[in-house]
Amino acid sequence: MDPLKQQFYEKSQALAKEVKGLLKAHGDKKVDDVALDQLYGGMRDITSMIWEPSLLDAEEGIRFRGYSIPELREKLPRAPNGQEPLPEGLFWLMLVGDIPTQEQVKWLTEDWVRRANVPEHVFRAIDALPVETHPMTKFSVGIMAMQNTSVFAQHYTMGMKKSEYWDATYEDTMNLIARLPRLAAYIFRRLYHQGEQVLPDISLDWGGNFAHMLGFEDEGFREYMRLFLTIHADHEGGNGSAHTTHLVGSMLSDPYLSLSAGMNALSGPLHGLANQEVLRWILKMVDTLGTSKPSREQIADYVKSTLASGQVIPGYGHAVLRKPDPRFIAQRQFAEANTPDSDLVQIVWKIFDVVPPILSSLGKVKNPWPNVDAHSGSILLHYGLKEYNYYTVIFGVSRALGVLAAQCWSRALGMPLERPKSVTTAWVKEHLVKEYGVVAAH
Ligand code: AMX
Repeated sequence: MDPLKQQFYEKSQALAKEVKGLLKAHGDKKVDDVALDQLYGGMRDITSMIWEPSLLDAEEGIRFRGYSIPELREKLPRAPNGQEPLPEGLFWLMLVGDIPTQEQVKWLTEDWVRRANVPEHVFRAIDALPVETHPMTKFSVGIMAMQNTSVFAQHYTMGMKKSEYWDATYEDTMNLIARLPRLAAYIFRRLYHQGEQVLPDISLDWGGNFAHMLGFEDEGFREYMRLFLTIHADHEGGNGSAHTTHLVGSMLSDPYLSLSAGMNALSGPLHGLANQEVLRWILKMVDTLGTSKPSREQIADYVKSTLASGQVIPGYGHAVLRKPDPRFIAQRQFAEANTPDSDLVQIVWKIFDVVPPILSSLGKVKNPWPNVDAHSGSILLHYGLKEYNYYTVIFGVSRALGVLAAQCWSRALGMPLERPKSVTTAWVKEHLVKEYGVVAAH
């Protein structure tokens, strides 16, 4: 058994035993109450699922196995001469709960190199789509096209025992993550570089090689890619991409089917597509105002006109967070150190000064602060990645780390299929009369 798999096996067996005991002793204890407005309000804040890799605090932001983003930037292994964490290290941490050593991360990088071959038919499946098809659609199709290689699906057909689900899921997870940068880079080069592909450089780490295959050799860009792929990897279990992957996986759909579904959720503008929408919105503002150095007053007027036309300000607000997103702050720190003179970066900082008070003044926005998507486009553009329709694919490559680590845990803990209860409005009205003696308002 490989060293990561061995550790995962031991830790997950131990936790599965502990959970069994917890449920036996306390299975009937209440963990939450549900109010009617949560039923109509997107199930916000209802504690209803288990997600091992990370936990979100509304004020403090995300912690991965207890570590905050600043702590990860300090403690996770880095590339030689690098300053930013290697995403391989975060995957190790999410899967087994310990910060890996440099040696362990090196082994993981090399293992993913060994598993990275994308079958030829996957490229042909992408080629069959109209070239202008959105990159996220191609990414999802590419993941689906690899499903015929699923170890989980093959072993299930051969009569795999329940106690072996975790093992097949682990193998699919490792193969899928290893292949994603090549698939994603193929999509980029086909769309924006007339299909001229850059072959992998197996001496590089997972994120560095992804940057290389996209066609970027700048060490600054590689470092940003490592940071990007680390901080976008997971945001507990209830967000659209994580929850979708979890739900589909709970039907024992294999990791390829589940991740592809999760990527379709990430493609929504209220979720990962905000990554592209932020830059599209900023570039439109620059174009409309006729300057790449707008004043705060000009930006404020533009923000108000966007709101007046009934649109949201992309990159601002969050369903759970109530403070500036630490993932935004990490990117701001990266930009301060590496790209402070970029006009676009300067605009992002001015937007940060201007937008929160305007959103707060609306009186309905629960979180007026920037989220993860508010900063990335300006840094990617600085390094020359200007094709913003592609940005969400990079988010997707990163998100696979968290949602697939979680799927390994779900199979190891023997989680059943997810099937919450739904009710009709007629049921709600009857319930109000029966339980509270009140008649529904008209
Ligand atoms: N601009 C304008 N209005 C906003 C807003 C924003 N950035 N964020 C929230 N609002 C509005 C909502 O549209 C809603 O208006 P309504 O009552 O008229 O429908 C009201 O404020 C209350 O919403 P909320 O409870 O604060 O937010 P939510 O939990 O319903 O939605 C989110 C959260 C992220 C979808 C929302 O803030 C938004 O649309 N933001 C812009 C898109 C974005 O950046 N998405 C990326 C999120 C991070 C990610 O997943 N990658």
